[in-house]
Amino acid sequence: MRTQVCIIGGGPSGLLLSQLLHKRGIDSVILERQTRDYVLGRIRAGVLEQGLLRLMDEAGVGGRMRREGFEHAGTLIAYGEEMFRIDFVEHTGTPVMVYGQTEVTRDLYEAREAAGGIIEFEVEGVTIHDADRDAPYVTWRQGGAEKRIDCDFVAGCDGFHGVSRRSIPEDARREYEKVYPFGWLGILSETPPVNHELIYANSPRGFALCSMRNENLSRYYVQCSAHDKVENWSDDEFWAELKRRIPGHVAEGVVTGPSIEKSIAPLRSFVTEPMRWGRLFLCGDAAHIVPPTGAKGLNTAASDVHYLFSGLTQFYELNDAEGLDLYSERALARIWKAERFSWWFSQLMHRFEDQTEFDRKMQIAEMELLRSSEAAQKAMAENYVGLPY
Ligand code: RFL
Ligand code: PHB
Repeated sequence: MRTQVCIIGGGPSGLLLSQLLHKRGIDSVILERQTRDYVLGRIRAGVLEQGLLRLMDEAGVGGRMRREGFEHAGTLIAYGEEMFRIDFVEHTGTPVMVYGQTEVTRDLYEAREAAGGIIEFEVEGVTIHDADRDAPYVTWRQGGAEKRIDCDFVAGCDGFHGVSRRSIPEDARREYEKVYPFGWLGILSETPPVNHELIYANSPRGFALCSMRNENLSRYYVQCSAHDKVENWSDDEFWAELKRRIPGHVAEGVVTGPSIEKSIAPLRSFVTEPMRWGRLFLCGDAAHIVPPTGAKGLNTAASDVHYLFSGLTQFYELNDAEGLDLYSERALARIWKAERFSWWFSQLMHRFEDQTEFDRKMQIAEMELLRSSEAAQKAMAENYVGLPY
């Protein structure tokens, strides 16, 4: 088998890149370790920036998102019984879109299938060969058979635990990491959301987030111990804890119901540099992770896809490698700013076990600044809706 771009990972990054390339007549093949249903069963991001919306439109898959997604013009920040709103549209002229990653991924799968795109599922033992030479190839096992594909480029879109980043020799990359001493316990429930905009809450018992997917599908999170287990939390215990962490008048309005999904996500900040090694390009979670507080994970994956897609089209259409040569630098410049924002917002909103009285006072002062300063709100809004690319 031969293709122009071999894409490892059929998550949102890999699918979006493949569909964008297809629109420009560039051929790709996706190798995905899991089944389609498994990928679609992962409940993840919910907030999309304008940059991702534009890419979805350009890929020809923005229709359902534009019809069924919800524009949010602002967000609420609660601390203790206090609550204030940051208006994104007033400060930046731009809203965000609430439309689940599951739906983004479903729309992309359907478009790839309709266009006859090749996605190999349940691949095992993916190995990248000769990425530092002119003729790379990728091998894998599938249904007991050994397979091989030759290509011009490899796009490593295989997430944090994928094989692509580890294929770059250790002495050719540098990793930066911060692991937070807690996780997020999240539930999805078929109940109306407590509010029409998201509520991020800092309470003495820890962080909580009230989010949603649609009018009858709510997504809630509470900060939990990094060692906690989903089995330790009944639905009733979850709802009771959520209500203790949000202002009383909001808690009164929470409609509870059985959870249809419950999971714990660890919190991590991580970046690997550079994001390119020869003909291998890392994209999305394969290269960087943010804590979910800033809702930036999927959105940073999208900006990587944008830079890589424009580098590949420049290469194939103009025979010019400049965009590919600048890929890592351009992508990382935006990534580090999203890392900073996600780290800052996480520091502001969570309870840290080792927090001193002084640290707590700093957190309160920072929160007061954000509540009262137009400039601070504008900076938050600019970052939340997404820096330009
Ligand atoms: P993914 O989604 O992890 O997809 C990678 C794919 O690669 C496959 N794979 C392999 N395939 C072949 N061979 C191998 N060796 C492979 N190893 C792995 C995997 O099966 C998978 O299908 O990475 P991608 O495409 O870069 O997308 C990144 C996003 O999924 C991620 O950044 C976001 O979900 C993060 N995130 C959020 N991002 C936002 O922008 N807004 C949000 O509101 C938001 N909320 C969240 C989040 C992530 C969360 N969790 C669970 C970590 C909320 C949560 C709770
Ligand atoms: C979500 O709805 O899953 C969500 C929303 C905002 C975040 C993180 C997750 O910051």
